[in-house]
Amino acid sequence: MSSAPDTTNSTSGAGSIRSLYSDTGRYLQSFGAFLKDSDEHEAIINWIKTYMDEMIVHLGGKKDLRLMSVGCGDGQVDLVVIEKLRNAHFQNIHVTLIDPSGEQTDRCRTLLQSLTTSEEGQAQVTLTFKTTSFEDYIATFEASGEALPKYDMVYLVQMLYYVKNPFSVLENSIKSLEGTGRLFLIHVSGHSGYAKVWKKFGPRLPQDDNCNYTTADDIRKLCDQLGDHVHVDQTEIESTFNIGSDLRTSLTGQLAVDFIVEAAEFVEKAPEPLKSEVLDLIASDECTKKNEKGEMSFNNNLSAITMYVR
Ligand code: HSM
Repeated sequence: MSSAPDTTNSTSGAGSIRSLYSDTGRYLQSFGAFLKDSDEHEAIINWIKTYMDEMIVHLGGKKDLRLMSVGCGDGQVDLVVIEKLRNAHFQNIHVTLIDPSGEQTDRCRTLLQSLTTSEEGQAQVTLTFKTTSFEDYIATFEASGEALPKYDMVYLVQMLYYVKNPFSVLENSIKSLEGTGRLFLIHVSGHSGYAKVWKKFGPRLPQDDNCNYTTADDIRKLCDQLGDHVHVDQTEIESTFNIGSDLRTSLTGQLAVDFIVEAAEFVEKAPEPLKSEVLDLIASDECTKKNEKGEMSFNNNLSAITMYVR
């Protein structure tokens, strides 16, 4: 999954709330808790495995595949995509992996290294890493007048929150597709708890952290503006995030709130009445289900959007 953006010392217009990404230690703590307490990773992997089965049939006539992973992060998603495809009938799979963070591309390289040695019956996998933003990657082609390379599959998983212009990223991703190519992206659902919180409070949350607080419904509208030649489908992926029973005083609750609003130490630092309003909404039926012990399960639903050029 995609990494959070590199930001330095962001402070919010909303009083003293700072972006979660301005505090690396807190971000890692909060993201670690999210990975442990949510089933997001599993939900994404399950959806991708099913979609790859479809892709293996769809791309059946091809021997060689070219893939582009936009915002590869530490490569967890790429591992699943490549493992599935390399055990199908393809002979060569070339993957271009793009991410602005050098730390993440290093982790990704290490994780995927073993895939480049193939056994009998497996495709030969080659990897090219680009430590840059997708926007800058495209800009270098535009500046040189060189045509964009074409790919059989382009994917963007949990990354469109952190780009300045999601429409242009989508447009250039679609332009990078080979004739029969397919694109998929995964983003938080417009029916998720995040959607409720971000739509109501987004303008009062840190604005300078490069997170655009978009949901899949916003992204879908942008996809629909790409033109009639682009076919778009959308599927809901169910997922939950266990956020404990006490958002104010337990560490589990506080870290969950930070992850949801993308702010560091929100419970401690946010001014009233913003804090109470946000916590009330997170704990409400609009965003969470409670069990008989009062433990809250936050709606972490995702959307998978798939596209191709007709
Ligand atoms: N942090 C980006 C939004 C997100 N929520 C991802 C759940 N997963």
